Amino acid sequence: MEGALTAQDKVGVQDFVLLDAYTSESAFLDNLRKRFSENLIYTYIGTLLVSVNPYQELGIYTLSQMELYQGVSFFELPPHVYAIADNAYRMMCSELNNHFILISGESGAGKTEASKKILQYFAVTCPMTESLQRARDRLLFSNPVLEAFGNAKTLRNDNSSRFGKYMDIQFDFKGIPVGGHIISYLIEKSRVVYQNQGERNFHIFYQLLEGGEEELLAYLGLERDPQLYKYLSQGRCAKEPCVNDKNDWKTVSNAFSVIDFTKDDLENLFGIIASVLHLGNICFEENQQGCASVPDTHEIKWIAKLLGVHPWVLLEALTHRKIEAKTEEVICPLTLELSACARDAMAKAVYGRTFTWLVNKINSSLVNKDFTGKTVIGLLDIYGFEVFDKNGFEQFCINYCNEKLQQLLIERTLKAEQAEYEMEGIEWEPIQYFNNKIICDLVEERHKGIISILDEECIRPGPATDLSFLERLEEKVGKHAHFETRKLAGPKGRKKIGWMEFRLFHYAGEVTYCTRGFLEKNNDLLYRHLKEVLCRSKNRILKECFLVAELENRRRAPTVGTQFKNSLSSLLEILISKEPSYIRCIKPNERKEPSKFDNFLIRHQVKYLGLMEHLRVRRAGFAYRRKYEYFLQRYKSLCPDTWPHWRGPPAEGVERLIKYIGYKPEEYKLGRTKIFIRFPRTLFATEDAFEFSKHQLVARIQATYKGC
Ligand code: AD9
Ligand code: MG
Repeated sequence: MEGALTAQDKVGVQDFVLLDAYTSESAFLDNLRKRFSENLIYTYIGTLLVSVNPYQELGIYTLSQMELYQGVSFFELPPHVYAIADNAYRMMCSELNNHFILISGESGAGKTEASKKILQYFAVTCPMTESLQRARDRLLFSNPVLEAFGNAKTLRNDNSSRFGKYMDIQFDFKGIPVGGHIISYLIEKSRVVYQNQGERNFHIFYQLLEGGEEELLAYLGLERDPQLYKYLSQGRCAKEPCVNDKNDWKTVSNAFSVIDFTKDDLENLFGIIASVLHLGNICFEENQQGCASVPDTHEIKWIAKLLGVHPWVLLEALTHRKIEAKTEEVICPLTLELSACARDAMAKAVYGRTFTWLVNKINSSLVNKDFTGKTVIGLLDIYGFEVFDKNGFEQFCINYCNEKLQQLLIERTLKAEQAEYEMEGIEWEPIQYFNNKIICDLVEERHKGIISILDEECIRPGPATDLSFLERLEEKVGKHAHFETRKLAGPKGRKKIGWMEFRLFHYAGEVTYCTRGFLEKNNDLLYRHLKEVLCRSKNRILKECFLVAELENRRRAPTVGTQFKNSLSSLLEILISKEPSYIRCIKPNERKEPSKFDNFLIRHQVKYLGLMEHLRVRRAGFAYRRKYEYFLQRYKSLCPDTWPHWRGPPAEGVERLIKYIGYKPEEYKLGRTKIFIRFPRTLFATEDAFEFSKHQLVARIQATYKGC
């Protein structure tokens, strides 16, 4: 009927590859918008899943939905995060290899929710034995604990992950989830002592105060009202209606018992959490000599009790500094400002290391030594690209991390794909894309990159400051095409740059960073005096976090920037060895509202998530490729010429096989060592035929035996 809307006009296509105007960004956005307005939040680009945060419950994560997606070919059902999970799982089971699912997108786009849905999907749909149920529960319940300690309300997301997380789910040879392992990345420690207007500290503090039992709070010396604590109230939203701290406390307490935390563990852990709150309330006063003193030692006494340290030793360590002269130690009083810094540094160090301890402890509960030869599916839920009005050291690290992940995508899809076609002699129209390696190098290159320059400034004797760091940058990388400062801003400098700022031209857009605090955050120094106090603490957890051996080791620990760089490079090593699946999350609007599709905001995300490039490669390329031997081995039963044995060259066998099962010429190409299949549906149809023939074979064998 002419003029009538087709289904496609109304709800769009479920795979961008099928769009007629596939090179046009507007057509892409139009399709996304149509689907979003019909509450269809998922769309594929081949096997990559694009997800738009609906900001409402859509009823698409029910048990029956999970059952629907279980074991069904990828393209038979509408796009869903369950299809991605199921596909990775089935590939892992059939090919016995390792996989990972990389979930990316900006803050509030839905990464953490997607990773939770995947974990739940495995927990519900994977085969299970009674003895392994506890392992599964531990995997599930590790989440609320980590979120309580690692997530916080920010302006962008009421439950924002303030750390990066990579989680391996381990499966045995029957596909049963048997254990797991978590690696965390760079927790945002500065939040412990300072929050911007409208933001909060980590959830656990508020949960403890709102939900903790009377006796527990009395034992910790805490009051219920979070507004009484300086570390909790700077953002002026300690009481937040959109977060239910009391309920969340119950969830977290229950989760602690599932993941095997003992009463003693919890006493020590909450002793530390309470100490951080007490620390924040310590006020310093200037004495007649212009040095810091503490007029009211109430908080000091509580910290001393909870951490098992001597109150006067702690007091001295907070207001003095030990300087090592040639043969002796000299104790110098600190100014008011330096004492406050020492206090905050202690709070950050204690919280940061306790978080690492928590991850290790969870890992020891997830480990399953009885299973060897496991395969894994890794889930990576990591902070997305961030641009705020003011961007500091944290944003610099987060955006660097995103550059590295973009590199992985380029290496694994765009570059590797094209290189492979060339090697296999497949005809192919090269796709233009921006390779961001140049920016990664600018940040991380040894001796020359920004991190190295920052490190050098941190150890340079003499008065190094955030400003001198900026000057060094100007000197050493000033001419780089992706870098500028106010002094160097050439014609490309559009927005104003402040005098302490530098700008990087990231693959995802330009970001202006303020160097204020870079040196201090990169150094992350804790005065030796305070470290000594913590190393002698009787609190069992702190004892594990601050080892006495550290005091004897005079070597400088690597800086935060260098540690982060190293941990990212090991992450990439972990990922590069596994088969990838990608989920790209999109945030539809800044107001956390359902059904609001902000075209401008989404266009920006489509751009920096590299979706158009991905689509072009997918359209032009081949969804699947298999070595001839493997393809033949798997599907030989489908053709009488190749079954049960094919004695000739595998390539010829494959040619016979696909002719027999009726592949059309446009569906495939034959390379030097592999068959390339253009559309996923072709492979899925073959897989279905294979499953069917397997059942027939089993039925035939059973019938034969019945007759015996
Ligand atoms: V951040 O980088 O950690 O700040 P995420 O992790 O990308 O961010 P998150 O998953 O926490 O965002 O999602 C933000 C909020 O959006 C959630 O708290 C939900 O309220 C909402 N959300 C996200 N995904 C879904 C969904 N699939 N269905 C319903 C959702 N609501
Ligand atoms: Mg998150």
